[in-house]
Amino acid sequence: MRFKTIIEPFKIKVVEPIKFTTEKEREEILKKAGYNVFNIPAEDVIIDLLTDSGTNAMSSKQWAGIMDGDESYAGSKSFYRFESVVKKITGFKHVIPVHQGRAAEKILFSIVAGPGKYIPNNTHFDTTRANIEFVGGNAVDLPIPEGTQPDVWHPFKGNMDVERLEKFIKEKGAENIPLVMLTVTNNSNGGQPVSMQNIREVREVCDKYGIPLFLDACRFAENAYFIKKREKGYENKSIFEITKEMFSYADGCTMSAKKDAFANIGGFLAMNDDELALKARNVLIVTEGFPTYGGLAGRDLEAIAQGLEEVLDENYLVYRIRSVEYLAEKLIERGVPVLIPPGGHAVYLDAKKFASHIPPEQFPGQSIVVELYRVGGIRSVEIGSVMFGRKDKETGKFIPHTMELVRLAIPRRVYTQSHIDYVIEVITEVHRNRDKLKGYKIVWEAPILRHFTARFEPID
Ligand code: P71
Repeated sequence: MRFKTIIEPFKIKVVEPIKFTTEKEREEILKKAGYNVFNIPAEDVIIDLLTDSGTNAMSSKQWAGIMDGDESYAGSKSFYRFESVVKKITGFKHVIPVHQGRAAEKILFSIVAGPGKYIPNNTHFDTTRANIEFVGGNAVDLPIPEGTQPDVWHPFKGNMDVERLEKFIKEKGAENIPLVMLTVTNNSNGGQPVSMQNIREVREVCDKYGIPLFLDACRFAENAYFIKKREKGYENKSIFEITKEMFSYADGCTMSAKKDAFANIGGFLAMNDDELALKARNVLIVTEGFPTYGGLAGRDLEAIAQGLEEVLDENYLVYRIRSVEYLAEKLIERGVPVLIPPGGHAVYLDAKKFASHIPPEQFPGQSIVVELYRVGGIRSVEIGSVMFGRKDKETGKFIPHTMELVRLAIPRRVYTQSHIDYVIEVITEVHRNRDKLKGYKIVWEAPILRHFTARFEPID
């Protein structure tokens, strides 16, 4: 396009009203929710940036697919369409539908992981880590050093540290590493992309030791767009060509269709290995459903298939990545500490700098999350020591997470620029008054994935 203004590559046909609440009402809502925004009814949220997962606006063609879904128990027409689109994009031989990403993880890791097993990743997301640990395995993060420093710019901050990977394999023994994973984009460290070169190098190390490589592919198209923009040799390739090459280096993938497939539910597990696929289908049939629907309705399979085709549209990705960058850019201009560069699906505030007077054990990220809701009705999520901090098994001493972040995840095709301008205004005000932010303590927590249900109290 000749003009510099990047516009939404869609028109809005259906709208959903937003209820406005007052600051006083939100104060009460927070108290009732134990200062955990996961406990707040969505109706009481003005701008919901909790997650980009399952919160996408579907297209008219996806909704048409919902009507057109074939709800046959076995061999549904919608399954065959879904399977053929997934095969076209990933090239994997076996495609196993599941109800969402963590179901794919659960199936995969209940087969390959277990006590004494190690699964390296650039950085595991919380559900991936939890599913590995749930079966007694060890989830290992091997990001590049730049990947854990919020203020260091690197074009592919999601990369895995290939040298550390090889050292790790030598140390633990290839027989104890059933697979290596790469999360594209790397959600836990800022929605950062992984370069094609890194994927290729990780593949080479895997080949050297005979270990399969799996992609956690939730945001594969956003990752591909960054490759096109930032990696030499890819500027003239189509998104489809880039994603095809990305998948060509892997033996399989887990995928949450709630992200880049624009669906509200769904996912899949895909792989080339016949024996592994057989085992996976056996678990699937016990826990999810028959292999041609796997925990989904036929209509969901249609919506996912359609969404997967739409996300390869470069005009969409230009708009998507630019709108996330816009939010980061304006915050940086206003002096708000933001993880750089901004990710594909979210902007991450650097809570350590934002609330530097709150120590990690008092959860600076949580404090900001609470304040953004109180002041502006904005729901964000802490990705720091609430989500990943732990206690030493022997001493009980608090071990903080490497970074204290607040994620502002942008649902796909949902909010307009004025919604985002409002978000910028609210964050700027909270930042201006940052000295007043208080630390928090956890007063109740579940033994696993505690961030979803924990209850907090402010420390006076
Ligand atoms: C996200 C989510 C969903 C979520 C998780 C925890 C708190 C709030 C929201 C889910 C992912 C993901 C990656 C890289 C696997 C899953 C699980 N992300 N891998 O970012 O980001 O997929 O949700 O479909 O089970 O908000 P699932």
